[in-house]
Amino acid sequence: MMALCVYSVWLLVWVSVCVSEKCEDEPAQDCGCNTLHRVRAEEQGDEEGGRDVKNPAEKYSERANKEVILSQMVLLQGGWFLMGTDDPGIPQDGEGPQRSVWVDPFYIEEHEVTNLQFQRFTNITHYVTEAERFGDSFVFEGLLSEDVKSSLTHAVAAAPWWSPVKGADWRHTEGPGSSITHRMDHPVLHVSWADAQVYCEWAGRRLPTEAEWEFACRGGLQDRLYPWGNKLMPRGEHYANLWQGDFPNHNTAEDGFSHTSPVKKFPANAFGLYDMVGNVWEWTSDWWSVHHTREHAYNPKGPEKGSDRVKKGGSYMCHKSYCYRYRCAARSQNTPDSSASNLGFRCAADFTP
Ligand SMILES: *[C@@H]1O[C@H](CO)[C@@H](O)[C@H](O)[C@H]1NC(C)=O
Ligand SMILES: [Ca+2]
Ligand SMILES: [Ca+2]
Repeated sequence: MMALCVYSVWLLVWVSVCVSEKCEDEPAQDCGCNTLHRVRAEEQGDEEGGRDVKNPAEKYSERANKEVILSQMVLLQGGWFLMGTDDPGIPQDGEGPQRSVWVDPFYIEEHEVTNLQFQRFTNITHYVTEAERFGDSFVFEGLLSEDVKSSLTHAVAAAPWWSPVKGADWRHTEGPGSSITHRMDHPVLHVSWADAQVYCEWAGRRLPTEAEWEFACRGGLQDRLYPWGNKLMPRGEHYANLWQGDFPNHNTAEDGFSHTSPVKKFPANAFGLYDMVGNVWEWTSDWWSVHHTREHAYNPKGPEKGSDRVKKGGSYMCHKSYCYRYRCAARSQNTPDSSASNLGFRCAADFTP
């Protein structure tokens, strides 16, 4: 059961992009969406220009007396559930084995964090995202203007449809000249794991663990592919913002959106949560590992350390042929400083009775 938590309720919309991966027909092949590592210059001492994100809670605690527009959260009861799958769509991602996992009750935001919400946050805190500090972010080439395209220097070898674009950030989602003013209710894009972390802390929240995220995705159903069941399109309806057509060349946008969609455009799952799959990938707090056992686990938080963080849910760029990752058990990863035009987040919070 769930109860709605009383938080400021705002209607928000989102935009985001998905990273797709070649998986299904060629199971050995990877999509490349997990290889979007930022080429880091030797910028170790570069603290002054950017923000000190080491102690975000302290630094951004001045939200008192400022009107914030946080998402409504849903209280989930937690309990035992089956995490992962024994019938993995993409075995090399560590989707299996299926195992019994316990999660304590927790809150989770009902939709992905929107541009409007993130703008409010930056207006109040003057937070500068990693993409802004590094000066670039990954954008799906199909979304770039000819101008921006002609200025590109290189693409990602494993996924040529991704380009690091100078000047791409959450306000300029397709690089210089693009804007989000017409999509304030779409999910925020080009936020790194660290950025997402700072936002959630500022909001008095935190990122969900992978287990919490997957529990939330499943909506109380057991051993199903999607948040609503096993059929991708019940009664012929689209239940998520995904890619229809021929990836990466032609998106028919049969679901109404070739890019991100406003949040809450597709039906909620039984927990009242929107866009758990599709629209944008969502960061979780766990480090990435593909090794899991069948052992029961209580409130698992992932490995102690790692180099990549887990993201869940797939995005508007996911098509079965390349990125069959719009399933609750599916998972992928990026380095914590990565950002892209199909990657966002939502926050969670502890339940303290
Ligand atoms: C952020 O600040 C800008 C400039 O003052 C303003 O136009 C915008 O409405 C603010 N956004 C939010 C969500 O408060
Ligand atoms: Ca779509
Ligand atoms: Ca999503």
